[in-house]
Amino acid sequence: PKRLAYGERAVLAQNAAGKKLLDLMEQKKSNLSVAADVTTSEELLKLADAVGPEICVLKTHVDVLSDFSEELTVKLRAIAEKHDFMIFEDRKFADISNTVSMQYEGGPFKIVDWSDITNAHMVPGPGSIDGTGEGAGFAATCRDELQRNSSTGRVPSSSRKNGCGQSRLRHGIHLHKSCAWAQAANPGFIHMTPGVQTSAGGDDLGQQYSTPENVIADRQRDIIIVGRGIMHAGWYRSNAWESQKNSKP
Ligand code: UP6
Repeated sequence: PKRLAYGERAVLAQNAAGKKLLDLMEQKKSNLSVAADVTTSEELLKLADAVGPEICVLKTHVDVLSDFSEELTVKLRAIAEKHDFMIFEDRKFADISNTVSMQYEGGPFKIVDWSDITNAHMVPGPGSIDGTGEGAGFAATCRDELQRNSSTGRVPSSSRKNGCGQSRLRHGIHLHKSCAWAQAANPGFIHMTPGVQTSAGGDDLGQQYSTPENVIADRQRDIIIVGRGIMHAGWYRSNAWESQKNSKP
């Protein structure tokens, strides 16, 4: 079947964050997310401003910053508005709903105040995020990621069931490399895939890389996430976008 355009899928999105993201991708013609894995606020703001025009989503890990502050989040939001991208704090929560709510709203980071999207492992089951509110833009991170840190090795099929399947119905945005249900394309769900560089390969710690075309055309995902390979943001953006035309369903 012909691949639906991102904009056509916006009406099928499972929540407000998903709809906003699909509309934004269509309008900006970008299915690139950059993983801003830097350790100071200054680097993060500089990077966000530099890649902002190219991306639909900036993915953050604010708990690796040595100098996190509320001021940073205010500045980051201003850059997000300026360049029109969404902020995805890749927090990968993994606890019961009451605890996840406290971690999401409180603590030093107050993620709810400044991020558009965050995510949770499905290890404790779908209930862990169902209590956090529909507007939250919660994404499900497949439980197999936690078991094997999403890198090498095969996923036991039993781990693909349970939480993932149920929670995706409610939350609609997924960060994963290898969940089986990605192939059963439901146009209301958004699949974001990390581990992307210009050529296949890996790092010294087990990370495995695919190319944008492999992720978007062959594996039918929606958004590539590029971290350490971001030096060539323009190349990744055009390659991922053009790969829609070469879809091999
Ligand atoms: N990430 C993965 N694999 C997963 C889930 N998340 O790599 O299964 C995240 C990492 C990092 C980014 O936490 O922020 O995606 C990948 O960065 P890289 O391109 O520099 O390897």
